[in-house]
Amino acid sequence: MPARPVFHFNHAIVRTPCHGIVDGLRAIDTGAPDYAKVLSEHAAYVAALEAAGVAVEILPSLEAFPDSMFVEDPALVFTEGAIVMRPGAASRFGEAAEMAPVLRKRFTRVLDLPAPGFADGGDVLALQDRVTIGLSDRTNEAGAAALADCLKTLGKTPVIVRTPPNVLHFKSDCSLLDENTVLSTKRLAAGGVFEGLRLLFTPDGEEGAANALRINDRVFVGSAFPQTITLLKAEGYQVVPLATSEIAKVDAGLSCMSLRWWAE
Ligand code: CIR
Repeated sequence: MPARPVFHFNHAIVRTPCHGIVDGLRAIDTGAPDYAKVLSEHAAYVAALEAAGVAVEILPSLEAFPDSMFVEDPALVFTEGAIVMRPGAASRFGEAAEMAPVLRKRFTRVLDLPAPGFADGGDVLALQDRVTIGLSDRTNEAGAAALADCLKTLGKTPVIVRTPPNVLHFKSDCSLLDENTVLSTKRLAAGGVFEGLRLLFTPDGEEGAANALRINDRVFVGSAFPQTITLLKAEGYQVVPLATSEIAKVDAGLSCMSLRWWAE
């Protein structure tokens, strides 16, 4: 039987943004996000997941952790099991302990990333035949090596690569479009990190569009990126534009806001 496409999902977990998101981490301060607008971007994202056939569990907001709506970072989930990560930003480390009991309710197999390294889910791109881990300011060598071991335990094939400087997460700059195709910025792909895959590049000035999200038969793309939307439509993808301008102020994109997996 052919393997299920890695972008087929019927379950997702998200977390309601907390008021503290206005103080969320950011590399460059371009102004605080507006809380009401963040809520509305989040609500539209949840609706788009549901419209794509995904059952979404919405966790309550966590005021102790400003960036906790970005649930992709403290955990990794697969059909075969989940991994509780060790987020690399000090203010986000405690998010993993908050996510662990949620995962234990949903998955029979939950692994804890062993200390002392750090790794964020945003640095992990699941491909059809392998799982790429990008070293970054949030995912160090020890964390990546420990994560590779956890992935092998779940039957996955890990590959460790480098994320360019000044790119927050590996997946800030790329996303899977189909079994063989990745959308990437030129700066990320220049590192030769996508061996054997077809590449589509984000147009210059639209690097932020690289954090798109393939969900079942459609691709979520930031609505502020018209050239990328045109490119993906011309390539035959069913594009769902979603507003991300507020969460972009805290360096976030579309993959960050959910954990997604397929369960029979
Ligand atoms: C952070 O710096 O951790 C948050 N402000 C943004 C996290 C985005 N997550 C992701 O790219 N996976």
